[in-house]
Amino acid sequence: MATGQYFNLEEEFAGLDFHSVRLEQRFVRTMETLVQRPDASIWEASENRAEAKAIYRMLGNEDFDRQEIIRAHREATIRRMVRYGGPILAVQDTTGVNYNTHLKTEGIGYISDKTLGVNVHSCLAVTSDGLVLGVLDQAGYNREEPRDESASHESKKVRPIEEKESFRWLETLERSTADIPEGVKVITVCDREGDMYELFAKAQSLKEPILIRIVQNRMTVENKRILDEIRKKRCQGRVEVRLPRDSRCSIPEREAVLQVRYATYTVKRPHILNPVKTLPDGIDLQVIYVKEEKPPKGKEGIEWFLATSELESGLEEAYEYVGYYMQRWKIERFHYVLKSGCGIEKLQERSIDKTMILILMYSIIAVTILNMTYAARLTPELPCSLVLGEEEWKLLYCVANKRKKEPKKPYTIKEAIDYLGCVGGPKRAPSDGPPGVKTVWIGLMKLYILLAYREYLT
Ligand SMILES: [Mn+2]
Repeated sequence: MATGQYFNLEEEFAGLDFHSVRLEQRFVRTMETLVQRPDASIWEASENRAEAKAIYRMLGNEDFDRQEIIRAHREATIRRMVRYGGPILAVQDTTGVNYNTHLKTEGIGYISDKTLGVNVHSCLAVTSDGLVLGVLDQAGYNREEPRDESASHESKKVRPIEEKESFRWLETLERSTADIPEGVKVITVCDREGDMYELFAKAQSLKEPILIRIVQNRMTVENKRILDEIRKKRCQGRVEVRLPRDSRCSIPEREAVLQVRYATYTVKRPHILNPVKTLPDGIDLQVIYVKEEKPPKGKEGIEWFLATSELESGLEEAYEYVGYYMQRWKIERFHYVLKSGCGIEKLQERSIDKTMILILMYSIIAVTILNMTYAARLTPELPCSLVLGEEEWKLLYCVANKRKKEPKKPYTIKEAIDYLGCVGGPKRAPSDGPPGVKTVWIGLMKLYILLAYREYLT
């Protein structure tokens, strides 16, 4: 079965090594089972009791190693990155996965002061034009004890970063960019949570390009405030972008004109970090400041300060980086598919370690669904046989068009995603635009159910 452009689960895990061929085969078969019913529990998704038991035996096997799954998937992802050729965005972000009723889960901790669960920090490889290629890194973090709100603000701040939760951004930067072949440019992209002097320093020492949204009004070596300074500059150019729907502020999807300003500053090491001898005194940051020209009535609109280590040639490059930052949104879609599509908060494993393995497996499934959805927009003319198996695209055509006669040749990816949209979503008009990721996964699930029972129907 082919799922997702360049995704074929057998090929994807051809390099997997659990020191047991049977275990490796079981893993690939399990992925094929789960991809067909990502929303269902293992019991529901399995074909029969025997398969469900075999999957649970696999999960309990000592050689079934999460690190090996991520290594094999990462290797396949890097192959896709090399094939793509252009800049790759390594987008990091965290999502809190709530297991508040799972008091007895081994290794469970707190994701906020009172909520049980695990924080899942992921790094996705996304092409600069928005195709999701895979998971480069994933790790779980939580606190053994609820957050101690009584500790003073100052005492929290002076701890070296290794003890703070923010260390995960640095670790992920190091792991996600390790051993990338020469010639593949990878830019690490983070939202405001990545605005840490330690992270800038780490990227500098590893010579890894970054693109981080900054919010702290840091001091420059000239004792000026960095955000205040760049706000004073004259507008240097304008760029038009398509902003996704903002459900929090109830603003629909919109075209926006952003004013662009950029400048280079050397920011000083914050006083609080002076005891950390390994950190440089100052770091050069290129800051791109974008501000929405005419925000929707009564709304604040976009105002971003994006710090990068890369800007060399000026305005055109600044526009490019604004476009790269827009792709950060793909990781939000990824979290949405993981929670709403794959239902990872419904997992019932007895330990957090096993839960993290399943979250990783569903993450790879989520990536294949995202990959397929965006491939239809970026490479609409490619044949659908890249994303669907022969049986799948033939049946999909018949169901979507209400016809009995199967097509002989594969149609395009764009048509395939439109057909999945017909099957998966409410009545759609062409003016609705391309189907979203949710319609696609529901369309796929219906298609797989039809395929599973097909031989009994005629
Ligand atoms: Mn975030």
